[in-house]
This record gives sequence, structure tokens and C-alpha cells, in this order.
Amino acid sequence: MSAVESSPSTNADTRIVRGACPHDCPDTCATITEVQDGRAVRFYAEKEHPITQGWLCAKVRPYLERVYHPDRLLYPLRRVGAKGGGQWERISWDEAIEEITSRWKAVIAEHGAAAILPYSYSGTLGMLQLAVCDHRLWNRMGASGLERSICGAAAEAAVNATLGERQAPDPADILHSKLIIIWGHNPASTGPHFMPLLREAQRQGAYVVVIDPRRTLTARSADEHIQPRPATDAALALGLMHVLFRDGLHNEAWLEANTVGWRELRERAAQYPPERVSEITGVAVETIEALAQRIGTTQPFTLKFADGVQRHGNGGQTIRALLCIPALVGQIGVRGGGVSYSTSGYVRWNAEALGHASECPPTPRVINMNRIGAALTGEASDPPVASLYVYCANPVASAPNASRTIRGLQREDLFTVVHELFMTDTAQYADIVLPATSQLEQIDLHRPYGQRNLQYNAQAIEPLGEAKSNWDVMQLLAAGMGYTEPWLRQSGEEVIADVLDATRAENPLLEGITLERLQAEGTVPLSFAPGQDVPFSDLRFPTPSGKVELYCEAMAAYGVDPLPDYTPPAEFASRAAGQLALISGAAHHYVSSSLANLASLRAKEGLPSIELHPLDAEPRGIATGDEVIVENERGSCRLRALVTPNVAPGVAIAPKGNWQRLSPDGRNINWTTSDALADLGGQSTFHSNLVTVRAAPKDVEVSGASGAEVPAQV
Ligand SMILES: Nc1nc2c(c(=O)[nH]1)N[C@H]1C(S)=C(S)[C@@H](COP(=O)(O)OP(=O)(O)OC[C@H]3O[C@@H](n4cnc5c(=O)[nH]c(N)nc54)[C@H](O)[C@@H]3O)O[C@H]1N2
Ligand SMILES: Nc1nc2c(c(=O)[nH]1)N[C@H]1C(S)=C(S)[C@@H](COP(=O)(O)OP(=O)(O)OC[C@H]3O[C@@H](n4cnc5c(=O)[nH]c(N)nc54)[C@H](O)[C@@H]3O)O[C@H]1N2
Ligand code: SF4
Ligand SMILES: [Mo]
Repeated sequence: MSAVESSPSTNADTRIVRGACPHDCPDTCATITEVQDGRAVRFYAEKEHPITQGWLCAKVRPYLERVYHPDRLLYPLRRVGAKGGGQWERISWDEAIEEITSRWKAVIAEHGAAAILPYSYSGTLGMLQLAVCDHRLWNRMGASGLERSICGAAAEAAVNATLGERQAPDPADILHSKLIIIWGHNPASTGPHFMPLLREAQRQGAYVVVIDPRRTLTARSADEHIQPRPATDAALALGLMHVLFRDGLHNEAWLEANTVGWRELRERAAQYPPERVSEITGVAVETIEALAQRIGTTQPFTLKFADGVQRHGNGGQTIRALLCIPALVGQIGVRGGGVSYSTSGYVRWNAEALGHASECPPTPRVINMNRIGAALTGEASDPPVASLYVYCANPVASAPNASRTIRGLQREDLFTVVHELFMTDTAQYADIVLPATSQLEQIDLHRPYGQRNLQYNAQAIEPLGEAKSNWDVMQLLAAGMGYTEPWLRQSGEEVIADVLDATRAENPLLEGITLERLQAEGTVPLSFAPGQDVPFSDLRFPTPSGKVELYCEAMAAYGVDPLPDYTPPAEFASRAAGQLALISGAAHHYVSSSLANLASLRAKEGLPSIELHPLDAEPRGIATGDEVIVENERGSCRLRALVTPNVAPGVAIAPKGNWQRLSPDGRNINWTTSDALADLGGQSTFHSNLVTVRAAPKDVEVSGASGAEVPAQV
């Protein structure tokens, strides 16, 4: 079937357009938009798609509410009045491009292009609108680079170092597993199309363990839920390995043939007897012993994790420790076994085709996105950041240590441009705001990170108002700067074809996959040769040694122990009495801060909330529905309490993603989170966050900015 075709049934004038959900989610669903008279009238899931299976998650189902939202930005705006003051005048695109590029030319003349910083992340995951836009214009300009490490950088570095590449099984292979450990990951909210497969695996006899300080939706349907103290997972992993080695449950022949450093790892694990691990983690000795026995005797065994568990100061070493467990029992390269983290290693877009870096000046410096507030307030000084260009990101809401980010954006001498669909917390601080298209108004090609099908997104409707796609704006900016390279003037389709062709030439998994085929079929699976689809089934690992690097020499270069170990995050080293460890993971109804302005989803999610265990709430005089102040030395915010045994004592949970502008006190949880970096990959450390929580004074009346009175419990 073609990507754009007439509807067989409903209405002769209805066009059916195939697309991709652009959000940061491992599922990358295949979508269908029905268009009548140029207007999208229905939006739903592709039935035939192997992952999507005919349903979209609760957050993306009401997508047309987002596309046609009355708050969509439709015209370029220029700030009038004070920064952040909310006063704007409409300007034309010509004026906007002229003002931006003349300011940039002046910045370059004074400081060099390193003073211009592009900031983007996960508004869309498309190859054209994100990956290409992250490179071409900025390379040509010689702008500062951005270290994109807010999400999973430590895990990515740990997996690459240990296994050589991010490969993961087809999600349906979970049906071959007999033991499934889901470690610090909540797919019921964050990658929901895995859940029917998990339930089917369970029905077929698989034993499912969830390891998470919170009793998540995922944990509730597991056979066993283990609640370690936050950031102690490396100790738990080493404790499990201690028992496996002690009781001879490890696969010595496999270790000998396929790994580096298993004897050294055995010595390290010897330092973690269950009694010690129990003290560190709060997990009972019997639980550790029993889980180790199960791991040693139940196969195939899959370890599945995502990024929440590594957003700690010790996130890199935590993932290194986790990865050793399946290797210890020889469960890598087996169907139904192995590590299920990310499929992004299978196809890496050809870097030269993406960015044409060889024709450009070298990137003068790289700024870590987690340090955006610090960079804007002095950490980047030679040259200072004089202009910031934000697209596909909402750092005021989503980056750590929000008050520092805001202080940076308030700088009078900073020229900020934000390209957005909505007047977000970040756009509010811009000097120029540019209107962006939604996924229905643009084309793109999507490469999933949780499954193994490419997905083409055809354009369903014309851009609303004067909205433009990222790539269209990049071309206008390039022309305004006087850049004449042909690769800054290609159509979107030409760009996609070029990058795809260059990538296919070096990657057999793209054999036979062309732009034309993607446009015709919408979904195209990667071309795994028969029998080659289980990750690492040939037991060849693209590491320096060709083996699984339990001991990893490359770690030393990062100043990290080549063997996995447990070190508490610096944030936890001096924990004051009464402080709670606050985890701010995914909200069920939003994707980061995207979608968190939709009334229907806010009504479902409820007021910005914090979950507290009764043992922590009662002594503080806090009951469900009470307003509380969550605070530390970085800042504070007000949230509604939800008192529940679902969270471990000493731990608090406050979902990410709430907009500050739409929150009762104009702040969100990132006023408290730390912008310190983790041990590996320049990773964010959102969850290594100690806070005090107290009841807000009753006399302060805070109007419910959201639909529901009491926070939802999911
Ligand atoms: N609904 C929804 N879906 C999303 C997103 C969203 O915002 N909302 N965000 C998307 C993005 S950007 C990402 S990166 C992925 C993230 O996907 P996940 O990693 O699944 O999501 P998180 O909620 O960040 O973290 C998962 C779990 O880690 C647990 N956790 C935190 N610290 C620890 C710890 O120290 N030890 C253990 N064992 N567990 C811990 C948390 O309690 C949480 O339940 O989800 C994507 N999907
Ligand atoms: N406290 C806490 N904070 C966190 C996390 C956490 O666990 N805890 N998780 C972190 C993680 S994992 C991530 S990935 C980051 C995500 O942080 P960000 O990447 O900043 O993601 P969002 O906050 O969703 O903002 C994306 C913005 O892009 C816009 N957008 C969408 N499509 C387009 C487009 O085509 N063009 C343009 N120009 N704009 C578009 C959307 O409207 C939205 O406002 O958040 C991080 N923040
Ligand atoms: S957010 Fe994830 S589950 Fe929801 S529609 Fe998009 S890809 Fe599918
Ligand atoms: Mo993320």
C-alpha cells in the first residue's frame, strides 16, 4: 500500500496518510491520519504494524488536539518589553531571518562562531528534522557543539564499552524467555507496546522480576518486585554475582571463551556478600540469594532496562555491573536471552552525509546540555555563549537545576531564538520565537531505538499558519548567512535519500531499503539475514578485544574503574536526617514536557504530584491531596502529595514533564534537580536528588491549574 492513498471505505474525499509517532519512545508507532479537505479529521494506529498492533498509547491518541490546539504558534514573534515578560509583536519570516542572521554575523565578528550554541533534543526523533538539523548548518557555521547527554549517555557508553554496540532483540523474542528481569525501567508507561508481549511471555511460564524503588504499573503485574534503595543497583548486581560465583552457577566455559576479566570480576564480586549488599540496598538477604539461584537455573534469561536507572551519579558503573549478569550465565547471543536496552547500534546514519563535516571548520568546543544553566552563567567564558538557538527541546522545563537555566536565559546580552509549536517555558524567555510544524505537517524518516523497523512519515496536511519545519528554517538561516553549499539547499526528500543511500552503502541491514520503498510501504523492517537476527549470536563483539569486556581497559580513560563497582553518588554522601531521595521519572500521560499542555492529558495525569510513603508522610503531617513544599539548596517547588505504599520509605516520586507556566507556583521539579554529571558519558543525574518535603502553610491558597483535584495514581 502506498503511504498516501485514498481511503477504501469511509468517504471518497478522504486521504489516508501513513506516518510515524515522532516522540521519544522506543515503540516508534506507525500512525494513520485521515485527511478531508486539507484537514486531519482522524488519527489512529496502523493495524498491520508488528509493534503498534493497531493501538496508540493514551498520550498520543488525542494527537489532533495538539495539532489544532488554539495555542499553536502560527507566526514569528519578536519580544517587546522585558525578557520573559510575555509581550510579543508579530513579525514576518523575512524580518525574523534578517534579524537572527544579522545578530549572528555580529556575534561571529566579535567572538567567533563558538559563541553561538544550538540546543536541541527529543521533540522529534526524525532523521531529517533532528539528526540532519543538528549538524549541517552548525557545522558550516563552526558553532559550538552540544553534548547530548541528558537522557541515556552513561548507559550508552557502558553498553558500547561492554558489548561493543547497542543491539537488542526483536521485542517479540521475549516470548522465548523463561526469566525476565526488568531493572529500573517502566515500560507500562514508557514503551507500552512491550506489555502485551510481556504478559504473553508470563502466560507461557516466564517469571518476571521488576527491580525499582517504586511499585510502578510494570511492577504491579510482575511475579516479583524488588525495591532497592535508589542508586544502589550496582551493589545488588555484584551481590547476585557473588552468589552465582560462590555456588558455581556461573558458566565458566562461556566466560572463558567469550569474555575479558571474569576472574577479576569474581574477585570484585567476592567483596559483595549478600549481608553487605543487604545493608547497602535494603533488599533482604533471602531475596538476593533466591534471585541469584533463579538466574543461575532459569534460561533463557533476558535483562531489560532503559535509562531511568542510570540517571544517577554512578549510572555508568551501575549499567556496567548489570551487563555482567547475563554474561556470567552465558545468556548473550541466545534467543530469548541477552540484554534488551536499545537497537540504535544497528543503523548509524552515515555521519558525513548527515553533516558534511569534512567540508566544514572543526567544531570549536562542545558544551554539555546538562550544564546549560552553568554554561549561560559563566562556565562557558571563552567565548561566552552570546546566542542560543533552541529547537525540539524545552530546557527550562526539562533540564536540571531550572533556576540556573532561567538566570542564564534572563541575561540581557544573550540573544535567544526558540523554534517551537507552543509558547513553552523556554520560548517565554526568547528574543525571537519561530513557529514549528507538527509531525502531520512535515516529512521524516524514523529509526526506532526499541524495535527494528524503519518508519516513513509522509506529510498529511499543509503547515498551519506560517509554521515551518526545522529543515525549512535551517535552509532559510543558511541562506541568510550567505552559505551557498548545495547540501544546505536540498529538499527534505533529497536529504533523506542522500543519507539513506550513503548509510546503505556501508550497512547490509539497509539492503533494498530506498526512499521510494519507504514512501510506498511506510514500514520497512531491517534486512536481517536468516538466522542472524539474535544480537551477538555469532559471539563476535565489536569491542577492542572482540569479547564481552567485563574488565574494560577503556574505562580507565574516563577515570572509571575498569571493573564494575558500587560507589554512592556524591549527592548521597552527606544525607541529612529527614531528607528523601527524590526520583522524577516519566509521567504516564506526557513525553517529557511534550504533550503536557493538552487539557485532556492534564486532566488524566492530575495536578503535579509527589508520592510519599505513609512512614514519611505521617510524621510530617501530610495526607493525600495536601500541598507540600519540596526543597533543597538548589530550589523548591510546590506539589500535591499522594501518600502511597507504592514507593519505598525514604524515597519520593515526582514525575517529570510538568510545565512551570501551568503549575500552581510557576515551577516544576527541576527546580530541585542537580546539574552535576555522572561517572560516564557526561550523563545527567536527575534522580540523585535529596530533598526535604513539608506541608505548605495552609493559608496560601493555590488554585488548581490542572483539571483533577487529586493526582492520578499510575
Ligand atoms: N509516558 C512516558 N513515556 C516516556 C517518557 C515520558 O516522559 N513519559 N519519556 C521517554 C524518554 S525521554 C525516556 S529516556 C524513556 C525512559 O524510560 P524509563 O527508563 O522506563 O523511564 P523512567 O521513568 O525515567 O525510569 C524508569 C524507572 O527507573 C526507576 N529508577 C530510578 N532510579 C532508580 C534506581 O536507582 N534503581 C532502580 N532499580 N530503579 C530506579 C524509576 O522509579 C522508574 O520507575 O521513556 C520514554 N517514554
Ligand atoms: N526531572 C527530570 N527531568 C528530566 C528527565 C527526568 O527523568 N527527570 N528526563 C530527561 C530526559 S530522559 C529527556 S530525553 C529530556 C527531554 O527534554 P527535551 O528534549 O527538552 O524534551 P521536551 O521537554 O519534551 O521538549 C521538546 C520540545 O520540542 C518541541 N517540538 C516537537 N517537535 C518539534 C519539531 O519538529 N520542531 C521543533 N522546533 N520543536 C519541536 C515540543 O513542542 C517540545 O516543547 O528531559 C529530561 N528531563
Ligand atoms: S509515544 Fe510511544 S507508544 Fe505512544 S504512540 Fe508514540 S511511539 Fe507509540
Ligand atoms: Mo530521554
